[in-house]
Amino acid sequence: MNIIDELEWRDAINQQTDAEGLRALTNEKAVSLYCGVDPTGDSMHIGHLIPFMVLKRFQLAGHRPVILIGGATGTIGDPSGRTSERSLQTLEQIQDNVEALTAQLRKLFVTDGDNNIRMVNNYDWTHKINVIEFLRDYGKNFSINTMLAKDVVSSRLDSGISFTEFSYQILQSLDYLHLFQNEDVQLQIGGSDQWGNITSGLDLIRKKEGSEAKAFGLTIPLMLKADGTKFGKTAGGAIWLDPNKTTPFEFYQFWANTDDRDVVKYLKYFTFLSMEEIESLAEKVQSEPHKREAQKKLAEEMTRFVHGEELLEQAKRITAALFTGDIGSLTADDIEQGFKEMPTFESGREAKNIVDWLVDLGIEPSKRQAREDITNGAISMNGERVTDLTLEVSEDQAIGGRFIIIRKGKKNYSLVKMS
Ligand code: 629
Repeated sequence: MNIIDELEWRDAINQQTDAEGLRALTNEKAVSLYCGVDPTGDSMHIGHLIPFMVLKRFQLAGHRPVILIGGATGTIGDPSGRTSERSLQTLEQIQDNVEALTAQLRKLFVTDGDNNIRMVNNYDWTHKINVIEFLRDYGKNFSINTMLAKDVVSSRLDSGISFTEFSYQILQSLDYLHLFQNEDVQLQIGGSDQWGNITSGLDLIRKKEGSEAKAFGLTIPLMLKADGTKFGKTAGGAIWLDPNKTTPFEFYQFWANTDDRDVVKYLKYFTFLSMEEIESLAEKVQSEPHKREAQKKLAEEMTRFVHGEELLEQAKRITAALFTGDIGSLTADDIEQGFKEMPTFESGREAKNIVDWLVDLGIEPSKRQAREDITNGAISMNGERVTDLTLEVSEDQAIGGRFIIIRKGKKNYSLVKMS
């Protein structure tokens, strides 16, 4: 199947500059294509995955991805999709971010030595352009009238936009021209917010290289969830790819909690599962939605892709333990991930009677209540029911010498850290 047909089936195309031309080109040769990201933060989030999954699909179909890290554009910041001026970050901060994003992208694209990717940084060519060259060789090809008409700029004319952000589209256009001339790149992809920047690059290429220059643009829809809220954001904020910001367990849970109305869309959009596999999962969403097989598969595929097999297994182990209450099988590291969002208490390491201990920590409101709950079998410690009112709690019970998990009733977990 042609890659463009596949993307259409996956509902992964928002706009194209020349659909027939691109279909023909991708049938005829291995096409070099690029997608850029600005190092404005120290990690990507799943919103960034949207075009990079598509880039990966091109890679798997035999095309040649170029990943651009915006060491230059990142110092300015893209005004696309924003309603107000950005504050500038320090150059040191941007440089740290370049390194972090480079490592993240390398991990996603370099698999098993199958390394047909190129990584470039637009700082390398942009910093050499001096202001006279910028205005004479490039500026003359941009019409202020056209630039003002782009959404990004027109939507800011009331609230205001600096010359710096106004000029952003020129920098991104220079990148496309540079990559067209030096890396044989013939296609730029990005989220739908990138349409203006991509077409402005194509205009520049045509002006410099002639109107017949074979270069294309394609954008991917930035979708909303069925409930109308923004994809990829939860109450706790963005879902990051950096495991120190969003643990693999939380990452897994995010996908596992996908609404039935969204799950097939996400399977198509984000995973590399075949049409047949996705269709069979879609059927299961209809016939046995309570099993949430499609959600589990989605969570597995995504967690494996971003974090690898080992961390996927850990996420599944934690999920299963929380479901069954069999906490005893977890390691201290599992607990740190799985219980991050649960009520946390600090305990000393010296031995103390269980009833006093629960009340002193604040897990139980009174000794009477604590005794009653223990007698009724409502309290478990590290997955085992506590029945002995005289039990002494100390660091000996702590998993990895660090954590004790108390469960009260069915689902009320508390994490006790030994200090
Ligand atoms: C120089 C910089 C280029 C080409 C692209 C760029 C970055 C681009 C941008 N992209 C967003 C970002 O970096 O700002 N101007 O955060 C982001 N992108 C992924 C998707 C996006 C987009 O990295 O394209 O649409 C989010 O899904 O907002 O020569």
